[in-house]
Amino acid sequence: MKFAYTIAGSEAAGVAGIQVDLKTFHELGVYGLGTLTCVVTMHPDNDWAHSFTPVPPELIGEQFDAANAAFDLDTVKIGMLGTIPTIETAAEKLRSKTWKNLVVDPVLICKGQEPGQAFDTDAALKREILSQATVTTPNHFEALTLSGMDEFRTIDDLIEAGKRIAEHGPKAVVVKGGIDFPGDDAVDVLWDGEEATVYRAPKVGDHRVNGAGCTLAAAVTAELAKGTELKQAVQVAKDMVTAGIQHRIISRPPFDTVWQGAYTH
Ligand code: PXL
Repeated sequence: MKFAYTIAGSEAAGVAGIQVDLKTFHELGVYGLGTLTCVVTMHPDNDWAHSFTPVPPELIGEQFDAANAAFDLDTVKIGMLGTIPTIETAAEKLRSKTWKNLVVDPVLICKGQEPGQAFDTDAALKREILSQATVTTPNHFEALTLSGMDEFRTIDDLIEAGKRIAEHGPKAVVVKGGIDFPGDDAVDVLWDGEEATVYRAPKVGDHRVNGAGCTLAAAVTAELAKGTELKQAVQVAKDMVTAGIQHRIISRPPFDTVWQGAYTH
């Protein structure tokens, strides 16, 4: 059995976070387990406003210790951390052992968090977590923020962002163009430190779909856990997200949600 481990937040409707990670791991045939960092819930009576509650750092540490005592884990995905104490706890725990694959989805800010805290939290994430990554998967907004670039118009811009983000420490970067990148295709670029690989699939509709980012990073994690090499792991992840968006699930919160089962069923 291959194991994929996630350190991530809970999202109340199951459209993001640890729920998506575990569904994705399961669909790709690995044993999934997770450590909870925070709870994001939504308020349907208040236009689906989000609220964010962190899990106490000691409890995050205890979950980590239990998971790693139960199994020999070498592949981990990092999702939403959200506060500086959480980032510091996760960073220390991650440094306590050697990882073959450390996939970081750099969730910079979530609806429900105070924007005022974002700058310090982002800086801590870069310094403590991104620096340890073997792969990171920023979306369009996160890639602009992390690269310091103003806009992405061309594939070369996405490649340049990958190179700049790699300077923070990750060995490889998957820059996701997403719906805001010009053209008819959803374009992602993998920069692996030596060369760029471009992944394309026709855009499906022109609305955002919840869970795409978490699914992509979780699928890369599951494939790496199985021993798939990185370029192919990203291709599987891209195919899983494309199928999941084509067969998305209609939901009442503002956006529909990826169906993780579409790729395998
Ligand atoms: O998609 C980013 C994300 C990750 N993790 C949790 C979230 C969100 C966005 O809402 O709630 C728990």
